[in-house]
Order: sequence, then structure tokens, then C-alpha cells
Amino acid sequence: MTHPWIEVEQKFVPRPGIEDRLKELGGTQESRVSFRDSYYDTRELTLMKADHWLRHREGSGWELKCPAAGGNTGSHTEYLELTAEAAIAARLCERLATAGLAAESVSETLAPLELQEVASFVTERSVWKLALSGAGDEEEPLTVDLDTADFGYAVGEVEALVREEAEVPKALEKIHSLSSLLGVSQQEQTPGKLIVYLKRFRPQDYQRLLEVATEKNDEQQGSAA
Ligand code: V4E
Repeated sequence: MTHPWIEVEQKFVPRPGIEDRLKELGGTQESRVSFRDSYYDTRELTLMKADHWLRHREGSGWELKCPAAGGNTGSHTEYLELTAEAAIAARLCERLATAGLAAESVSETLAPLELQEVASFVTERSVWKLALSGAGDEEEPLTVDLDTADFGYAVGEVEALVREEAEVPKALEKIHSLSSLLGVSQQEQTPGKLIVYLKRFRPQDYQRLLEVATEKNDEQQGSAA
């Protein structure tokens, strides 16, 4: 089985003139795309509370983001991205403690796992690629996505995809360098589209997720003290 990608990213609020700045830094616009994301979870949000994010992306299929070994602290995030349906189905059954449900496709798991649509919105995305000067030719360029969701929220992200946990520190260094060239502070913690969607349209669910995140944070700080 192919090893899943690890997505390392920093989100930011796109300021006016961001595309000119990307051009100035040698970036090129690779594409403009539009897609609908539909997120699924149980009624109790069992997946999201465990930091697992299941979505169907129009044109790409099923995707599950789950925490990578490095954990998520501060302004950047690090998630494993599963796209193979059998692997997603297996992880869902494991998370939702449904041993014995042998499913090869995600759609087969929706009804028995009682997964329902929690959010659905369309994103207009402008995709930029940019190699930092000094990086060797063999280095993968960074991706900068500039997103606008159909409920009126704009967010940018500087992103690198790596295969191994050992590659994460270098990816982070590159992300921080580019972010600072774009005027984004390392402390900037910008919420993603789904979080803003939940806050606006499903405030009770948002509140539950916030409480769980706060509890986890307190536990981590307690064990670090
Ligand atoms: C991982 C995650 C969520 C799922 C959506 O991920 P995101 O990267 O925001 O979506 P998008 O459209 O940019 O995907 P891409 O095309 O880059 O793959 S929703 C929330 N999280 C993590 C998270 C969290 N647990 N808490 C807070 C406050 N923010 C984010």
C-alpha cells in the first residue's frame, strides 16, 4: 500500500495584493478550481472530536485527515491524508469501534456507522506554486492555496506534502520562511473553512468541538507541567 501523504500547512488571512506578492516572489498560478466539499460524521461528532475529518470532495472522492505523529500545536498543522477507500473504511471502523464490518468502499460504511452530512460548501481555489530561492532544483515547490468559500469566507494556506515524519521539520522551516515573506506571522492562527462554517451554521456543534479541544489542551499542559 502507498504510504499516505503528510500534509504540513499554515493558514493565513489573505491580504489585498497577495497575488502580486506571490508573483514578485517568483510564484506561478497553476490553476483555478472550484469544488464542493461535504463533511460527514456521527450525530455526536465522534470523528471530529477525535480530530478525524471525513469528506467527499467533488472531483477527487473520499478523503480522511487524521493527526500525524507530530501532533498539532501552534500555528501550523500536520495531518495524514488517507485517500485509498479501503484504508479510510478500515480507519473509520477502528475509530467507531465497529469490528467485523468488512467494507471496501466508504459509501458502504455510511449507513452502518450512522454517518451523516454535517457541512457542505463550495470553494473557489487559486493554486500557486513557489520554490524559495536557494532551494535546490530537486526540491518540491511549496503550494499556496487562496480559497474563498461560498458562505463568504476567505483563507489562504502555505502547504507542503511529505512522505515521512522525518521530512516535517524541513518542510516547516520552508513554510515559515515563505509565510514571513508573505507577511504572515508565525503566531497567526487562522481558522479553516469548515471551522468557520460550523461556527456560523452549527453553533452548538462548534461549541462542543471547542470544549473538547480546550479539555485536550488543558490535559496536554497538565502532563507537560
Ligand atoms: C484538519 C481540520 C479540518 C478539515 C479541513 O481541513 P482544511 O485543511 O481546513 O481544509 P482544506 O479545504 O484547506 O483542505 P486541503 O485542500 O488543504 O486538503 S477542520 C479542522 N481541522 C483541524 C483543526 C482543528 N482541529 N481545530 C482548529 C481550531 N482548526 C483546525
